[in-house]
Amino acid sequence: MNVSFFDDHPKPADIRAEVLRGLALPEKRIPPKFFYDEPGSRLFDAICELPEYYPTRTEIGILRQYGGEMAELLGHDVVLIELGSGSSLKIRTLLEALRPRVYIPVDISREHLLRSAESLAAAFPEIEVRAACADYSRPFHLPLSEADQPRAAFFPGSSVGNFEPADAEAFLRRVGDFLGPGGHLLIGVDLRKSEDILHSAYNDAAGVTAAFNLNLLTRINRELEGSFDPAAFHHSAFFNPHDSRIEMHLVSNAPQDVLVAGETFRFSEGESIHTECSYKYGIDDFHALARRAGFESVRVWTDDAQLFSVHGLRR
Ligand code: AVI
Repeated sequence: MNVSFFDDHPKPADIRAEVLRGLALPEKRIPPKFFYDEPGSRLFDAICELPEYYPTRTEIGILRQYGGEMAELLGHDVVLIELGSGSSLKIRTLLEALRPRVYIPVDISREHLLRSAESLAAAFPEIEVRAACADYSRPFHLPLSEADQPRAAFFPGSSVGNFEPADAEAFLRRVGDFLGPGGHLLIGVDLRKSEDILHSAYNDAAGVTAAFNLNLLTRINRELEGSFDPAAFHHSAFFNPHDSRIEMHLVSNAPQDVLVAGETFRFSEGESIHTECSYKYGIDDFHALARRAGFESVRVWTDDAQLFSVHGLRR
């Protein structure tokens, strides 16, 4: 099979240090990367199928409709780097349209990366697949040589919305550095829209998003000897128009003390742990962010209802 493996030996996140630090803040907060243990990843997959959660199917629709135009922009001989080998449906749609020379999926999880790289290599035997285990949220290395030109990166899912804007800018700058001048970035960005649609997407009727948020407490109990009672907290998600972001919180139903890794944390009634921001951008706002990071905007594709956008940026 036409697949090789490169290991950048990413340092695993220090969940103990980050959770203890976040719970000691005056406004408690835990980074959203800790949502994704096994059960959390399964719940996220279920979120992507929910009728209220429009981003996944809308982005896939855009890739299906405009894949040909994206291929024209990037060029068929391209070396395509996917940051976070997440949804196999999205990358399959793009690979079919693009037929790149080389495909480099980058992911921090070795098992997930190898599984998906092998199945894509089997489905696209003419594409050279170089799986790269790396943490793209920090400076990282890729299996690229000078000859690997032209280059393009694909970052779908509006995962950029889970970065603080300053971190998003720093991240885009790093991506630009390994793409080099003339390299392209295809990036999925969720758009700012009516608060009703946003509210339903993060407060689904079946309670899957609530279970995804609350699973963080179960994970802390298991991995950090925590004493959280998940039933003593509830999920809260709302749009913050000032910062143009959905905020997710876990709200304490009553005054309580919780033990984590031997330390006690006090919660008053209604006090929350802020667990995620999901920024929603206007097209012009995202262009401005991309420009600050050294990219020019070449194309934007959206669905008819302007729910979601895929930007074609050039370094
Ligand atoms: C992964 N990320 C883009 C999702 C989002 O919409 O911000 C995570 C998510 N959180 C709640 N639902 C989905």
